[in-house]
Amino acid sequence: MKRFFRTALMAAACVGLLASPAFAAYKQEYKLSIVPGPTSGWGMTGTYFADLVKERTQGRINIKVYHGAQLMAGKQTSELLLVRNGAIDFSYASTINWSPQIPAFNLTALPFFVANHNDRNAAMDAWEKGKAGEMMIKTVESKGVKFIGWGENGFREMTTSKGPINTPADMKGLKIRIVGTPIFKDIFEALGANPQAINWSEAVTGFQQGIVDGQENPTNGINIPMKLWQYGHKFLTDWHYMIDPLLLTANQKVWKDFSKEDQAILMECAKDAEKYSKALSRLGFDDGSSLAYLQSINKAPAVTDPYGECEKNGMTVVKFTPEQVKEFYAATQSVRDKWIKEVGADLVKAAEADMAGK
Ligand code: X2X
Repeated sequence: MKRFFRTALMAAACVGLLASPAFAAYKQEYKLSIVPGPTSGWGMTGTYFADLVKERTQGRINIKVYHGAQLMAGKQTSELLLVRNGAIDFSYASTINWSPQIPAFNLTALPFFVANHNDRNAAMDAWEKGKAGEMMIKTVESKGVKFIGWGENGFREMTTSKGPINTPADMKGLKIRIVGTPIFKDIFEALGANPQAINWSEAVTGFQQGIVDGQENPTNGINIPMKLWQYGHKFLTDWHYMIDPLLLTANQKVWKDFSKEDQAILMECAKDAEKYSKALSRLGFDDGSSLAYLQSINKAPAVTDPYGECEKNGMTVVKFTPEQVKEFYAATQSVRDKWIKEVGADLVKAAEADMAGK
């Protein structure tokens, strides 16, 4: 009889445990989507975040990173819809890929809008931490996904097989791979280039086959890990024409099902991942603080001198002077005039105010 009671008690305890709200709704594995591959700065940040979460939740939250746009069959501009409907649990997303559904996200794609400041990294941080950042977070949350934190793919620079590019006239006729989101087409057409919209998942094969003369992506984040020089891209043009911030987001239901304690841990991990991501993106383009930070967490990457690495691999590097940025800024005025309306004049004004004096 005693044994019967003991067994019944144990069974009841097990049922109780399974039904406990903190665990009942947790999945065995959460899917985190990333558009580029695991060696990109963006991909490395996804892995870093997932590792921190596993460690700090003692394995309660197990995130598997799916690189290479696998979860959206390569179609990068459909990612938001998949996070919203739950096919994707977490995403480190680029504003670029979500801008077809969220026009406000074209803010940082306004050509030379952030770069036209003395310290472009400080300008970037200022709007993100300021009123414009708050407005962007509200907008993305109104689309039915939870915002967890920022990250950074980086300022997007050109790699081309033809060049060098010094003035807007040098862009004439260049066939450039772009992401399939409308503002890019307008920017490159305004500069007289010939933009070709190709998903990243197919772009690299395209580079191999030489179907374009160039492309634009962040140097630390993509251009170096992807060794763009392998495809005959002999020129790197550092023009910083736009910046690509990343947003770490989760499906709303997935987020709500986490305990308050685990939500707080996820937010903390996101803060650390943001520091890591920005340091990877800015390494070699700042006063040395990014390298110092990466060393302090034992995560300094193999390449710490990006310009040196590109030159070592045969590239000619053109670093824009503030005057060159101003010339290109003027050449793309019509694009900003058109797109400020799409982004929303209030948001643009807020960002300008946040960045003033930087
Ligand atoms: O497609 C690109 O160029 C990439 C990888 O940078 C983005 O997803 C925006």
